[in-house]
Amino acid sequence: MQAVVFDLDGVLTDTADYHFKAWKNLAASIGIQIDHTFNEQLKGISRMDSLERILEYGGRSNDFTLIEREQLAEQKNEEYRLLIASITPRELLPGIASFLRELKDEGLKIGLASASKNGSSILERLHIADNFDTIVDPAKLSKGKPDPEIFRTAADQLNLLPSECAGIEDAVAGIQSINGAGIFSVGVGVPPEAKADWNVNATAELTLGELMAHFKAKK
Ligand code: G16
Ligand code: MG
Repeated sequence: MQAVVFDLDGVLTDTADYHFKAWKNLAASIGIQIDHTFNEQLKGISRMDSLERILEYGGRSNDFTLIEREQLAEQKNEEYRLLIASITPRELLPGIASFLRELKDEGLKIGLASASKNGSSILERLHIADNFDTIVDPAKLSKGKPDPEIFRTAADQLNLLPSECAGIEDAVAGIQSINGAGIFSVGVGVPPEAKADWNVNATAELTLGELMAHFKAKK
């Protein structure tokens, strides 16, 4: 194993609540009420696809032109950016700082495969941007998770084969993307049906020793 590719939301930090707040207010402004249960569906899903799901849920799929939908997505993003402006390294999920250090110490490469167009600025605010050898630009992808494109692109950008990488995700769509790319998958709190190669309950359980052992056992 030569590299670990990380998802962002739910693996490095938990921005799901900020996304939820911003989507909830946006949805309410057009008469749609969403709750936490519905919000689970939006994890790992791109901004425009999230909006489509909300409009469909509220029965308003045909009520907005493309330009209006882009404005709604932008309105959500403006509120989201205000909410994430105050993120600090304290919001790194448990064990992530030491896990990244272990990977660096052992000379492994580190990549980011997040659907978020705000990924780079969040890494900066968490003070971990310097650890990343590559970041996939989600704006350049033709398909979002669960399509394998994002994780396959991360391996390509690192000049590695998928079989030389591991990927870590907290969403079912994300595990499907990793598995489809032919990368060793690690699920953080995902249901067994997602078929991750190794499951942990929380990020605090991530250590290089354990990851290596599971990676080698699969070969
Ligand atoms: C994250 C979140 C999603 C969000 C997406 C796009 O995915 O889980 O809820 O819709 O990014 O974010 P943005 O609107 O900032 O571009 P991931 O892949 O990091 O879990
Ligand atoms: Mg995620």
